[in-house]
Amino acid sequence: MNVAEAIERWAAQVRAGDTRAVSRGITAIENHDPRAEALLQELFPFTGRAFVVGVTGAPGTGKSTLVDRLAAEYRGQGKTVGIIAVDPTSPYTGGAILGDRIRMQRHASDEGIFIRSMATRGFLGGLARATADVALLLDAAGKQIILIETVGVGQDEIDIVRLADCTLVLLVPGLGDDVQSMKAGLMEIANIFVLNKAEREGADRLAQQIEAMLHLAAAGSGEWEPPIVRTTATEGTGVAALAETIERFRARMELGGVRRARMIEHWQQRLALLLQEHLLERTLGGEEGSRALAALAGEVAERRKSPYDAVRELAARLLK
Ligand SMILES: Nc1nc2c(ncn2[C@@H]2O[C@H](COP(=O)(O)OP(=O)(O)OP(=O)(O)O)[C@@H](O)[C@H]2O)c(=O)[nH]1
Ligand SMILES: [Mg+2]
Repeated sequence: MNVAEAIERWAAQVRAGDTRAVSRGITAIENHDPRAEALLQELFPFTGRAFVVGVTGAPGTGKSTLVDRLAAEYRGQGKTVGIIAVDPTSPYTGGAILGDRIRMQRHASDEGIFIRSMATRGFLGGLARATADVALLLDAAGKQIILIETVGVGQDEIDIVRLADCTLVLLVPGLGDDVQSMKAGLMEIANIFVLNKAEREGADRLAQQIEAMLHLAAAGSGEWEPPIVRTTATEGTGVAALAETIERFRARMELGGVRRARMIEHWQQRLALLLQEHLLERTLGGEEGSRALAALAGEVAERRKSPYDAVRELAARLLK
């Protein structure tokens, strides 16, 4: 079997929902294995059916617990689910991944659900791209709903949820001046606010704060005013209502070409990310690239060369 045939066969296995083939695909994406691109190239025509929900919020707000409950809700509706937990804090081991392992074991007997944790490996801005590629893979594997959990702390994470069809931002009462201290970028990308741990004191006050902020920000947008849904994820309270709200958002996006416009915007961002990575790889990739970068950085640090000339030299590597 030659390489092309092997990729074709792999793609067929992914499309059939073969868990091991999907896992191997994700590993290839994470490792920047060139076969990942060949695989996705083969699978791309069979994607575009899944609905991707990004779930973000500060550490400990209950994202994993909520994702778990939402997944169960969708399974109850007969929908297949893929879960990607992006863990930006612990590179290889760490609490979140451990927790996700336990979760995986709980769903191990259910073929309709696929769960994978992705650790950030520190590659140049490629995390959002890798996550988006994994979502494509799960889409091709027939998962109807894809839930992506990520801590909303840095630009990388914001880029990740930006690629989702619908973004949930979790807030919890009792973190002080919650709304003010939240990253502005996160508030802007919310399609739905989830007020989790809603049984706690201060939930009403937090809801008022969010509403006040929305009134200031959303003046004139009109298309969809992000609703606030209260949940107690540990009990499953409010999760069905949240799924309904997500569905309402999806239906609204289907109307009047909004979804198409969003898709084009999505691919604009995504193509820019891909191009960025492609150019970085072509200019700085491999040992040779690292050496060139280090040598030029040395020259610039010693003022023997300007950074502008250095960049021009690096860019010239594209022509080679
Ligand atoms: N009281 C209460 N506790 C909750 C609720 N939802 C989650 N928790 C608890 O909050 C803690 C954190 O929950 P996780 O689901 O791990 O939160 P997370 O946002 O995924 O955390 P990281 O991935 O570490 O950022 C756990 O102890 C949960 O049991 C809730 O609605 N009410
Ligand atoms: Mg978590």
